[in-house]
This record gives sequence, C-alpha cells and structure tokens, in this order.
Amino acid sequence: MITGCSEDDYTGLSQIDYNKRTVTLSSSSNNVTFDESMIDPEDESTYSVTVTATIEEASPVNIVIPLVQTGGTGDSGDFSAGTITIPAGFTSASTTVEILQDCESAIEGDETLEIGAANNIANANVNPFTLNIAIENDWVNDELVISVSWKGTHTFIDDAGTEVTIDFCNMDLDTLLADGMGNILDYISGTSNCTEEGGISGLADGTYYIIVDMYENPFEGYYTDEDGDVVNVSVPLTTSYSQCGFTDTSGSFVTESLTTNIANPVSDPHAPGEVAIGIATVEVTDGYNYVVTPL
Ligand SMILES: [Ca+2]
Ligand SMILES: [Ca+2]
Ligand SMILES: [Ca+2]
Repeated sequence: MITGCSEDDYTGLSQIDYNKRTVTLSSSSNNVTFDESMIDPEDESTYSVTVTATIEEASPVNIVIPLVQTGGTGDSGDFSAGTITIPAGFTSASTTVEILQDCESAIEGDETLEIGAANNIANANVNPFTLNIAIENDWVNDELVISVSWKGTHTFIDDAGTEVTIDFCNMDLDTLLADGMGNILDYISGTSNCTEEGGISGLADGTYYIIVDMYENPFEGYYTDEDGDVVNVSVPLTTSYSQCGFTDTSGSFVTESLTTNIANPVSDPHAPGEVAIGIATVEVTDGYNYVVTPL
C-alpha cells in the first residue's frame, strides 16, 4: 500500500519564488587602459573586457541586464556593450564590452568610458558597479577608399549597316598603386566588376600613382563603322575617393584617355602594368593625410 503525504505536496505556481534577485556585477579587469592604436582584431585582450552578473539563487525567470555608458568623455562610437541574460534556473552569465576603432571620429585625444547596468532591471536589483575604461593613443583611420567605374555604352552603325551597341563594362580593367617612380606596388582592386573599389593604407609619406590597368579589352580592332574605320571612342573612367573621418579628403573626377581600341596586353598571364593609364597622383603626409590630384 502506498501512502502519500499530500499536505506538503504543492506543485506549480504556488512554489515559484517571484522575489527580486540581487545582482552583483564584476569584470575581468577594471580601471583598464586600452591603447586604441594597438587594437588587434585577433587578440581580444587588446579591446575587450568581460562583465559577469551573478545572483545567489537561481530565478524562475530570465534576468536581462543591458550594459550602458554611465559616464566618461567617450561616446557610443567608441564601444559596444552587450546585454547580460541570466537564464531562468541559472545563477550567472557574462557579456563583453568592446572598444572600437571608430573611423568617423577622425583625430581625438584621450577619452574615458564608464559602463554599468541600465536602470530599472526587471525582476532584479543591481548592486552599484562601474567599469572604468581609459582609451589612449588615439587610432586614426588611414584608409583612402578609391573606386573607379567605366560604366557606359556606345551605339554606332557598323560596316554592314547594322546598329550596334557596345557595353564598356565588357572591358576588364583593374586598379593598381605605383610608387613615385612608377614601379607597381600592388593591386588596389582586381576583380571582374565594372567598378573596381579598394583602399590604400599604411603607406610611407611620399608620392604615389593610381593606375588603371587593362586586363582584357574585347573591343580592340573588333568593330568597324559605316565608313570602314575601326571604332575607337572614349571610355570615360569615373574615379571617386574618400577617407572616413576626413570629409575634405573626398572627390571625384573623370579621365578621358581610355578608348575602345586601346591595345590588349600581349603577355600571358596578363602582366599588371603592361597596358596602363595613370589617372591621379596621391601625396601622403603624416601617414594619413592624402591629397589626390587627377592627372
Ligand atoms: Ca571617441
Ligand atoms: Ca578615438
Ligand atoms: Ca577588373
């Protein structure tokens, strides 16, 4: 015979404890200084602090604690702070606060951040906690983004009397960076797209050239117009450049020297720089100031 002792046999809601938990926050380090210029995406210790929330007794509901800036001279562009969620039935959880290299800030001095819990956390009281961060050795964005496009068409009557439209995007061009002596240093962008976009950075001060390089030209000698002449029209190259954080370092210009009958590179594989047009000089000073001058 089985005998129950039903008097204490409460089940369900009547046993759930809805008392507010007291949350204690702690961090993997505090009063920490980050060297913004030395932030390395491969090394979390150069940009991240872990913040942990602990409660003494598990709660029947999730406790969600967003981390926010509570003081300091920095702003939302300088960091990202996560939200800590202690799941129902657990007693702790963590998130990270990450310091960001923010290009839009251009050039700044040292800054500070104070990070803590947002106000009015549901189902919990949070003990006072502040993560103090100093950000020193300001990082300055030195990437100049360069985009060159040759989108366009040309319509003509060919030698058989047929109207023909050619699409300049069928040309494959790439962009290259050369030093002041004209020696090619690297591709800026070498894809099969009709707009080549890439960045240059980390350059020693000095003069450089932006070069448009012919990879393949399907139009060379291919079309003859109604007068029997080889079609050879301008393929305008539209260049735009910009540097995040430096609004004065931006612009665009058009280069007219490329034509549809320009020669293909003869070597195989297509050697960069063999058939090429210089479109601008770039003057670099202090490692991050750029002056772009169309040729
Ligand atoms: Ca800042
Ligand atoms: Ca900064
Ligand atoms: Ca290309």
